[in-house]
Amino acid sequence: MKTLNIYAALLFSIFAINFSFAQTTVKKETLQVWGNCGMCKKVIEKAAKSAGASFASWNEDSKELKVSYAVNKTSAEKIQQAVAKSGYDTQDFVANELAYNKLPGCCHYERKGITKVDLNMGSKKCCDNAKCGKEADACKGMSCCKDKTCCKS
Ligand SMILES: [Cu+2]
Repeated sequence: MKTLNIYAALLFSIFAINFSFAQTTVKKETLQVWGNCGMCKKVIEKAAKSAGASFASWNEDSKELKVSYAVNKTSAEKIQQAVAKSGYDTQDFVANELAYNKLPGCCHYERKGITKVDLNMGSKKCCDNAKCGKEADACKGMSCCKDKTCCKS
């Protein structure tokens, strides 16, 4: 009986180790990405995968990009940067203007909440940063904060 207990404990610990390992390495996330059609879907998913996502699926109705990625390989930030670079606005990054302009007409989606000062290539939307304007240097290096066009005083 005692050996059985030891085996059970051993088996359990192996499962626990595997489980925690899997939990820390692969992350699933849903990111907001603006776009229009099936062509956008291809470009967005390709960009996400090029940035290291093992799974990427964008839904044109919900504008949601579901991704899975290994945390030691990439991050939600890197994936969004790649998507923004290909011409699509994401929840945290603004699309590259040149890439956006090069998109086919059908793909020229309506851009959400983008002001002229945000249109620096791939810049983070600092105005959405909760710390923006409240803490000194919180938005250092973010051009729209530098010229105080978006910060609440
Ligand atoms: Cu499109």
